[in-house]
Amino acid sequence: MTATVRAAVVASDDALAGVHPAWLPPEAFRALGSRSVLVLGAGPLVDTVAAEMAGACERFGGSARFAPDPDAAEDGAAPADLVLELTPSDGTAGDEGFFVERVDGRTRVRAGGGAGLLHGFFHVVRLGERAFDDRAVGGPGGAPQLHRPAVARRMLDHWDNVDVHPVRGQVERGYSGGSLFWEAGRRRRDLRRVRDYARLLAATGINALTVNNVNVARTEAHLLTDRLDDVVAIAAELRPYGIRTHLSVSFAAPIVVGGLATADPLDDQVREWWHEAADAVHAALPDFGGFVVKADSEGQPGPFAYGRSHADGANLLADALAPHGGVVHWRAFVYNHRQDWRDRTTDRANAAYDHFAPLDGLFRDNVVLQVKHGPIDFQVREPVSPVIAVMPRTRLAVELQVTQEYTGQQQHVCYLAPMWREALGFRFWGDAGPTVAGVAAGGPTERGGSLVAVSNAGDDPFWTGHPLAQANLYAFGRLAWAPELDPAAVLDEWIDLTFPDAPPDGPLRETLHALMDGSWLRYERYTAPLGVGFMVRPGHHYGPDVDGYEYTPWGTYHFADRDGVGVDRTVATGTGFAGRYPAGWAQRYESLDRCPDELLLFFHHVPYEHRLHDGSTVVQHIYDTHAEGAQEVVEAAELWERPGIAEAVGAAVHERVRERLREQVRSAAEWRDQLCTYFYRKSGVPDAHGRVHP
Ligand code: GCV
Repeated sequence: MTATVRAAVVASDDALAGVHPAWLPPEAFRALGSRSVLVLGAGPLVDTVAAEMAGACERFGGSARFAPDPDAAEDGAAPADLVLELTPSDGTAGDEGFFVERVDGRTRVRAGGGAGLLHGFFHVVRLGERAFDDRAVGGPGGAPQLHRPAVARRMLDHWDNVDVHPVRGQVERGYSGGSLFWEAGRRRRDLRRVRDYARLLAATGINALTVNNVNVARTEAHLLTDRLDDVVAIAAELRPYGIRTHLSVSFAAPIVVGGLATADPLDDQVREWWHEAADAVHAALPDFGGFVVKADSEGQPGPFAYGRSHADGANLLADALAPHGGVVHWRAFVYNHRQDWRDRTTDRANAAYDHFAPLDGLFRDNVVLQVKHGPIDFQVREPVSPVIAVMPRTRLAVELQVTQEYTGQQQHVCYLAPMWREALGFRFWGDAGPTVAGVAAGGPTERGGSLVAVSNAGDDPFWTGHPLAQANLYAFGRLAWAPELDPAAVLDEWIDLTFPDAPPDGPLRETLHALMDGSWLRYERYTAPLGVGFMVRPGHHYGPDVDGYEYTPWGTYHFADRDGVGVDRTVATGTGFAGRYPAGWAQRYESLDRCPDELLLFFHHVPYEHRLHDGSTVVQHIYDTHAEGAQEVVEAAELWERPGIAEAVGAAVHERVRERLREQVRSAAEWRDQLCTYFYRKSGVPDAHGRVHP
């Protein structure tokens, strides 16, 4: 029996017209689409797999058959090369996992649920021809190989505004054009790109998405109530690819949209209001994921206004969602953005720890405390936030930033997977303890949390502005699924999928690795040194301005003076932040000798001629790394002009990357010159190689 494909779930060619297909070009499906495939099972996500296979086989001449179960599959039909099968599960693979094996020259993917089958399908897409190679598929001795995600919820937050905000624009910290969801105060009428986006995300393993900015203004507050239809419409495009919709809400919603006089979390009317709001959302969207909340942070309302704690605030919303299985992602990014820069005892790095550590154990089970991976704000180098280590009785989400707010704003090549890999693999308690990803997964508490990232995608034809920034979005999904993956191997996956027509013996792979593998460290070399952070232009955060934030209330200082630079965060003489880590790391960060060089200025204020572990002085290190970093960018830009690259990536990608590399060369030189001159003028120490303008 050959079933018709039940829903047109696959991205249409029309929707993709003029839009780069990212890591799912039609060619990526050739290996599967040119074979005989059997899809067994029923349910909406099985339909998605079936539709994908039907499309691929139609394009590449294979044959796809579908049946609800093995008994209904056509008797006497030729055995399929690939079987994708929903089978009763013993639970080993969980809801989203799958087994893959080679049996009698055939590839078989088995999953207990539709989401698992979808992930298994994209797994074999990634493998391409290797999906049909006995050596590449299956575990040792041909045993079925189990794949399951490390972390249950792998979520993208969109900082998209419904209205174009006078300062924040349509997408806050967005460098990829407009929003995929919203346009000048309205939901986009044509949501086909949202479906395509969901498909791209599902192929990486992402399974949740927040459709609006955590800074919730008046218009956006209404998405919870009278503009809920807009959210429902977007969710309908995400659902066929297994992505659950979440919503950022204003803590003051009972006032802003509910007309109440208060949003006090202990007020009965307020509680009732949230219950009714959550009931209405779930009635319209039974698979609604939950709320994301930024409270008492950078001007957003929160429980402090009523003398209540963040546990009171988060639990209020959690109780409203609990009957429906929804969760609250409550952000720990809470600090005083009106601090007095003259006061050197107040430290923004301490803020989240000091607010939240005392609340461990007080949150409801459906609260997930969402913590930025570093204690400050997505700088090119930060230590891992100690909040992640101090909340054993709280579900945690670790938040990363795919959008490159502080890492070149998608003008610069900055492949972030190596940074994330390092953060997710960090161990607070020595080799035997869990990694950061392990803590997010549930760690010792067995209470599953999330990995979350701020998306870098928009309505730009390349999705991410800089075409190579697509690799960051891809890599976030893959690392959220399997945090131990090697960033270079993830980049290979992305290259294979994105440029399937590139000649295997051509220069593309090597060139992309040369450009991208080390690009995070290269970016670090020509920007803020040794973990000190910021030094960006205030407001938009692009380009150098060493003192731009130095005398402001934002809490992001470097304290450079004529004698030295860096923030003393030691317990002995500084702000005490180093002491907020578990003992081993606390001692290491506290010690001037043992602190890792790359974080030296995050933890210590040192003289310019302080010697690093390699024997160089701090100021000479700044001169050298800035000269090297900017020169490496020039060389990277030259690599892009190698013969064969334009042909391998296509003219449009080549031209866009070329244009961005030119800007990166200009910007890196600007960073080098401003930083080196600044530190020469402050310190009076000449560059040993005579390169610095006075
Ligand atoms: C959404 C930083 C960014 C803000 C962002 C904030 C946050 O401060 O500059 O644009 O606001 O982080 O994470 O809430």
